[in-house]
Amino acid sequence: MKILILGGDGYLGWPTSMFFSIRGHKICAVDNFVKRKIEVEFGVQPLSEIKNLHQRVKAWNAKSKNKITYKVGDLLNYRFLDKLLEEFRPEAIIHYAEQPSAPYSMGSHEKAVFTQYNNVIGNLNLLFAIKRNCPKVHLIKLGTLGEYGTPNIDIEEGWLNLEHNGRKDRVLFPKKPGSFYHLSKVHDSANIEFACRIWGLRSTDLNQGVVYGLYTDEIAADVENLSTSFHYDGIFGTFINRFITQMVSNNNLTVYGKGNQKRGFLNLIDTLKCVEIATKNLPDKGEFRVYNQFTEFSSLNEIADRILKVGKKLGYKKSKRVNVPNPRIEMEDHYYNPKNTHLLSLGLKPIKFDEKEIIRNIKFVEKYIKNLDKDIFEAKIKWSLK
Ligand code: USQ
Repeated sequence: MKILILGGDGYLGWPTSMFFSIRGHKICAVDNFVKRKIEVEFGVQPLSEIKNLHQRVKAWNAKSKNKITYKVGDLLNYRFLDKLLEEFRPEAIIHYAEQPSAPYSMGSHEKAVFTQYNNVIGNLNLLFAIKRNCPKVHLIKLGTLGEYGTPNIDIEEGWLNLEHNGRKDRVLFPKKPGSFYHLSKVHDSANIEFACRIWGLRSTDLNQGVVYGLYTDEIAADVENLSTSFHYDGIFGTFINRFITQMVSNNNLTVYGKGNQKRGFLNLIDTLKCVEIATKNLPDKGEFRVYNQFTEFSSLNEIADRILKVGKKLGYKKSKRVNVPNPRIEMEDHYYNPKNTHLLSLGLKPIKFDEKEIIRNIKFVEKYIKNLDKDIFEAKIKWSLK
């Protein structure tokens, strides 16, 4: 297939580009490097040095029979996007090209506006460019499990069958997200559903949980040249990657608030497998399909304890779990029951976050812990803006 990967320089976009390239697909990766710009603004960087996109594509193409092509450009530039689709004529578009940090989006008025403008308008431009150039393309959009928030009912996959005053309908699941970033994905979902319903586009929205890890087969074969960004800082670092890095550097694991918050999560390799499953299952014309993309869910305290238990066996005895004041405003005790039956029924065999997997991640972090900047662990952005 001809697959366009938007956000091809990112934590998920780069591994996705290699994953599909090695499987024989024709890949064009696109990025505007906005995440790298935010890294510079906040003085944060991934634990292991990562090469820039030009260098990574060069390193990949030197060894692979199937070459990746790439373009530098911004989804906010409609002309660029329109020309790109007109020339490349993709059969599938995997869209990751969004500002991905919830803390960043809560940092100021300017950052909230940038997040929503960048994400929502970029996505809207894409919908128009698809309609004009390739209305049959399969748009695979990275949404987030955080779109739903933590409702007091089971979380279905995107849609809800509703009965009200004796009448029935199928509606988009009501959403109550926890940041302006997560809200940007809610707005995207609404725009995509509308475009499917009105113009007959076809899309799969992957409402993904928190991703951990780094070792895909392609990266493991050449970590120095092909690695992706493993963040542990307060802006882009997600909690599992942060907890492991905190333990390996003999710091305490910073669980925010009571730690009874539950979150869905998955291995980076499973992200790629889920996206592959999506590409193999084309929605009907006009269909807006939603899969919840996570393999396990648990409380933050339980995950921190799971990591510490394995760490103890490897000699990490100094770190403990500390429940620090929560910089976010979120429910810390709540019901949580998200469904993920679609991807499982289509053949996903989840990687478990068990001892073996935790050790694999610890070993990676150990190798690069010399690069650690411990000052960037701190969560400087508070949801209250105080
Ligand atoms: N948390 C801690 N300690 C930390 C960092 C985070 O307890 O040191 C807590 C947060 O308060 C929150 C949970 O861990 O309850 C998840 O936070 P996170 O920073 O790991 O993830 P989040 O901000 O939700 O966002 C991340 C990605 C985002 C993606 C989302 C999936 O940055 O791009 O959409 O995970 S989900 O969370 O399912 O919406």
